[in-house]
Amino acid sequence: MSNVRMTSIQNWYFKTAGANDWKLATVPGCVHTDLLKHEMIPDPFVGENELDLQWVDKQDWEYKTTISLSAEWLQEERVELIFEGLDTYADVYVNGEKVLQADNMFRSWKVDVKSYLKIGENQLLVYFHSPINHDIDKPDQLGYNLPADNDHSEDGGVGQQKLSVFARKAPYHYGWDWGPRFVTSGIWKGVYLEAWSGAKLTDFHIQQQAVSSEKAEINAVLEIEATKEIEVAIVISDQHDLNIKKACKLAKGSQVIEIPILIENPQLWWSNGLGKPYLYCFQADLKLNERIKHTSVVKTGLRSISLVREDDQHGQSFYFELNGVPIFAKGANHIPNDSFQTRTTREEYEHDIATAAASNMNMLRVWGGGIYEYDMFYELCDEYGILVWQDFMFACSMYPGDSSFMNSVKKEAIDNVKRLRNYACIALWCGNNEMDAAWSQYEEKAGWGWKQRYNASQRKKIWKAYDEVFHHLLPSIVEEYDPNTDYWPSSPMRELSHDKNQHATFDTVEKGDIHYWDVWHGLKPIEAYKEKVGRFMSEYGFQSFPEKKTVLTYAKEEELALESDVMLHHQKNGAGNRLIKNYMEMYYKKPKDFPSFLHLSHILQADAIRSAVEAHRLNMPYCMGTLYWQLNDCWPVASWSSMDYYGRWKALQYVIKNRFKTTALIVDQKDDSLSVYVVSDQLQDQEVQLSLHIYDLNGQPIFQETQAVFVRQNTSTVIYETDIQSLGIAEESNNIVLFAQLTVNGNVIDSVEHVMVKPKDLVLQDPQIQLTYVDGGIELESQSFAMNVWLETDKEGCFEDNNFSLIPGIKKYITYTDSVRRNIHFTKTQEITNVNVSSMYDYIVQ
Ligand code: BMA
Repeated sequence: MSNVRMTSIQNWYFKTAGANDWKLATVPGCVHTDLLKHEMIPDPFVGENELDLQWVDKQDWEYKTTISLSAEWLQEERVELIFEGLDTYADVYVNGEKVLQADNMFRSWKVDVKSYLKIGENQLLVYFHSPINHDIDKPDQLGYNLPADNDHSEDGGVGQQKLSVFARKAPYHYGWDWGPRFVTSGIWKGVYLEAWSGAKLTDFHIQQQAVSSEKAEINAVLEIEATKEIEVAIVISDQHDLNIKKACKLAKGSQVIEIPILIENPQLWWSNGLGKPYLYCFQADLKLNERIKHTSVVKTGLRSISLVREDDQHGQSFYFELNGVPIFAKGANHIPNDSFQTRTTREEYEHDIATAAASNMNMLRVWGGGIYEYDMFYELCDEYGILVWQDFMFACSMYPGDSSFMNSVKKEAIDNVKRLRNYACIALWCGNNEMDAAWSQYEEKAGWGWKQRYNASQRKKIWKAYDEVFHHLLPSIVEEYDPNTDYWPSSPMRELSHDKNQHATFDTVEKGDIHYWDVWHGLKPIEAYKEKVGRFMSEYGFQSFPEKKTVLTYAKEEELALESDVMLHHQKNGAGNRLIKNYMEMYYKKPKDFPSFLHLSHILQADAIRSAVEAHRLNMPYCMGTLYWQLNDCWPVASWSSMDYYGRWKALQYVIKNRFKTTALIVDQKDDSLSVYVVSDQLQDQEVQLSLHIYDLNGQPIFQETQAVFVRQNTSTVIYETDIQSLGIAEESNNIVLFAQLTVNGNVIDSVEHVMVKPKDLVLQDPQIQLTYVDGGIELESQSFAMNVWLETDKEGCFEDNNFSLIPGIKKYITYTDSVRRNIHFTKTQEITNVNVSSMYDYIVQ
């Protein structure tokens, strides 16, 4: 018996169903990107092209290839055709015979096709049904439309028919409040042919039962498929000295074999900032007569992770404990990197995750309106120490509950839990995004006004389907297939109480997780972030435009105006542009032109989210997590992202990097009172020096004080409190800046500049910033206080810091890297020239 043979199926062609002109296709890929490659459609992201391309999802499409097989292949007992992902309604034919009918983008498919194959050329055809035509009658069959607020059905030319809820397909493909509507079809993941005889490993799970620094108790759980009774040996090894051998008698069919492993003094996996994310490489060999027949490898970190929800004096905790340590989760929500997610490269994924790590994050939430991410996403999270809050793919909608839908969801959940459970980064499985709060079953007046649209029996039916999926089906699958990881039914939610205490609102901050949108959607002033701090802030956000260079990829110079059709088209949140403008007027002087307006929107966004992040961190351990909405974009657009579609860091990304430091100084001003906090995520106590200075905006010292401070590990402490009156500076508050610095043995750990009034009330002078190129970096100095200093080059890359302030007399040295992928700590610097520097003074009308 030979080893398992495997070949990736390539050389695909595609065409509109019924036509004859086959064209070369890219697999994995999708119809839209194939059409683009052949210049059969214009760039979907430019101008308003989105609207002209809605015909693509009304067509059926065919993909075909030939597979050439030698006799050896067909001598094997099984020849399996494996699709890792088909998007979405697809019939698969081998030599003209239908072998598979797929209907769920998130599942993988495996069929034994041996009896359909022959030696030599074999025809493989995948017929994709239009997802729109396939589902168009479903609302009528159901008798009503299900809620799906982000489904841009009208843009898609199907009126009010919200079809996204019927297809197990990425919800964001149907449009979102930051995304266009491109309802794709295609072979979106790998396709393989595998041939084997006798026995094969079909799954290898490293189940971590109990992990501590003394020992890791693991269960290696192997699924093996055998074509007959057969005696084999299984050997489990790692890159160290692990070597366990077990002889097994296999029965015909599929079976599970468990092998306990004990590793003494394991090297633990730590999240970014707390230690090394050490990875073990476990290998399982299936041996027959001393020869390796099949091998499976699992690379993972050893750690214990749990969500701790315990009653306390405030309500109930909500935090993650990693290796016995309560951790403050710092991070963001992650959406798919592209409307056509198949074209995102590994380099782009790595830029994403490396950006998170370089920004001192330790957690990302894979949000439920996108995709269960590709394996490379989780591999990178494992490597960079980024924990993952993993939603199942359900968001902001209610879904049907018929048996075929339920069955499909069940299979999808099993596939994805099994695929992802080996990654060390997986911290939590969460049922859905915002559905519990939006429907609000037990509180008539709360929610998004959905349930009021239905009669009593419809309401009952819709909630029954919800209850079945999120309170029974999904938790039971997590319990069965990944019992060591916690499950949370919906984000946000207070607790699963089956009464009105279940639903999270902006006011229920004492329990559960919170999506706080009263700033932005609720139009509250930015200061409200300080008032509404919950136990775990899993969403809150503030929009900005992308930078001018990015805007010019979709708009022409003459379209650069807030209300131009193209700018409005690239703003999917109806009120968005007006909100940016209104908030800007509240806090800043008038921008002097449109490019300044674009950049001021970055500053506004960065200042807003900074307020939120600081309020969340200084309220530790009451609050133990802050994940802002949103890290990235799926196309160039005005959105809540901190990094645009091209991976360009907005000012917010730099502010996050700065404010998520492991030890951070936070100045908190409430009216007249001023408090300075040190927040430490470090696992050791520290003796530090605090120095406080107040300068006027010309750099003249007004006040100075230093003190030694003891900073306890993993907590937030007020280290200085005063009121502005007692400092004798109240009169000049529009002309001064507070500079606080923390040092250990002369090394600066953190420093912050704090102005006491709104930016629009400051009396700024031309700072005349001087920039000098030194030692591979740049040195900056200003003549008067410079706010929101912004560095730019014509190269793509990131500065060590940006959007910072300069106080006259205090020089700043900044390095730059052309790739955070290789350099998250900015240790090596690249030579740069042509750096352009500007600051707030340059953007506003004086
Ligand atoms: C949250 C998210 C998304 C949305 C964002 C901005 O509710 O879950 O659905 O894009 O707000 O509105």
